[in-house]
Amino acid sequence: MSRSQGRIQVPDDLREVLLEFTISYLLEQPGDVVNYAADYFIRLRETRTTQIVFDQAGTTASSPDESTLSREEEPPVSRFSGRRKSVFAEAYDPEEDEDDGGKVVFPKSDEQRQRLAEAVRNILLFRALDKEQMQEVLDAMFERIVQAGELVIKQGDDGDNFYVIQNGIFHALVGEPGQEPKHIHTYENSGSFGELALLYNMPRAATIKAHTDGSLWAMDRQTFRRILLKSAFKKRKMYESLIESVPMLKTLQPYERMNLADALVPKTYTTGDRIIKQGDAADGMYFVEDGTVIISVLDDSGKEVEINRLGKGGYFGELALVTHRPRAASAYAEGDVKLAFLDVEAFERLLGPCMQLMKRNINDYEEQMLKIFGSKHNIRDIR
Ligand code: 1OR
Ligand code: 1OR
Repeated sequence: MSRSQGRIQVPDDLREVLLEFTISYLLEQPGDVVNYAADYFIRLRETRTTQIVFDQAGTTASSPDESTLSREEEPPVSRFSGRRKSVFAEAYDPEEDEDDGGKVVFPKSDEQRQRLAEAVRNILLFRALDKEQMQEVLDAMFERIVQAGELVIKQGDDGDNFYVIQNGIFHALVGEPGQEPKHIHTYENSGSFGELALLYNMPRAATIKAHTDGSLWAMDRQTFRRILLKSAFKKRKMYESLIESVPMLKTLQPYERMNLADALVPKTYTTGDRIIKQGDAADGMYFVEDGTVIISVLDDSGKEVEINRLGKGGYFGELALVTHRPRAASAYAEGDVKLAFLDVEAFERLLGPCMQLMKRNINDYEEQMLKIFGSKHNIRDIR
C-alpha cells in the first residue's frame, strides 16, 4: 500500500483481486467465507503461475487459432484463472463515461428487423432502456448463425459480445479446472446470455454451447458497456436491498436475483389509490419497497373489509398468478407507497424456486379465510 500526502491509496491489484473474489463468492454462495477464501486464493496462486508460463509460451487464449487448441493445451480457464491485462486493465467503474466510440449500425432487412424486435421483446436487461437507447441497441446488433455443437462462449475467456437468442437450444455449462463441466441451464428459443463478463469485467462465468443449429443476435462489448452498463448497474443496485428484504427471495441464487432485479419495474402510488381490483384478471405481482398496502375483500353484503396490511418486504398479487384465477382481493395504498412490479411472464420464468414458499403462504390465506368468513372461499384452482 502506498501513501502519498498522508492519504492511503488502494492499489489497482488489490481492488481487482478483491472484486473478483467477491463476485466469485456471490456467484457460488459457498457458505463459509473463510474456507472459500482460502481455497480461492490458493487456486488463484496456482493458476496464476500456470498462466504466466502459458503467456510466456507466446500464446494467449484469444489468439485466432484458439479453436484449434486441444483440451489439454487449453489454458486453465475459469473464474479463478489469471487474467490478461488487455481487458482487466480496464478499471471497474460503472460511473465512468464509456462513450469512447461512435454509434455502430448494422444495416438490416425489414424481415430481420421484425425478427430482432420480437427476439428482444422479453430481454430483461433491455427494460431499463429508453426509446432512443433501444433504437441504438437494435442498430448495433448483428446476426450470427450457429451450428449444433458450436461453443458460442467459453468459460474463462474475456467477454466480447452479448447475445440474444433468435432461435435454437443452448446449454450453459460450468466446470472447475480439471473437471467435466456441469450442465446448469438450458435456453430454448428465447432469452439472452453473455452479459456477466461485460457488466462486471470478469472472465466468462460459463460455457454456452449450441445444442441445435440456431441463430443469435450479437452486440459488441463497447456498445453494451456504453448503453447498457450504467442503466443495468443502477437497476441492480436499486433492487439489491429490496430483494434482500423479502424473505421468500432468499431462496434465489445470486444469479437469479440479478435477473429478478433486471425484470422489476418501479411503481408509485399515493393514499387511496387502488393497486389491484378484486375480480380482475392478473398481469403480475408486487413487492413492497416502502409504505403500507391494505388488502381488502368484499363481504357477502358487498362491503369492503380489510383483511391484511403489508409493509416493506411484503408481497402481494402472487395468488392469482399461482392459481390462474381472478384477483382474490383488492389492494390499496395507504400514504405514499413504492412498489416493484413483476409481470406474469417474468414471474413464471424467475420465481420457480420460490413456488414452495408461496404455496405455503397461500395455505395461510386459506386458514385465515376460514377463520374470518367461516367457510373456505375457493382460493385455489383445483385442476
Ligand atoms: P458470461 O458473460 O459470464 C457466460 O458468459 C454466460 O452464461 C453468463 O454471462 C450468463 O449470461 C450465462 N451463472 C453464471 N452465468 C450464467 C448462469 C449461472 N446461467 C447462465 N449464465 N448460473 C445458473 C443459474 C441458473 C449460476 C451457476 C452457479
Ligand atoms: P391476488 O393476485 O389474488 C390480491 O390479488 C392479493 O391480495 C392476493 O393475490 C394476495 O397476494 C393478497 N387472502 C387472499 N389474498 C390475500 C390475503 C388473504 N392477504 C393478502 N392477499 N388473506 C389474508 C391472510 C392474512 C386471507 C383473507 C381472509
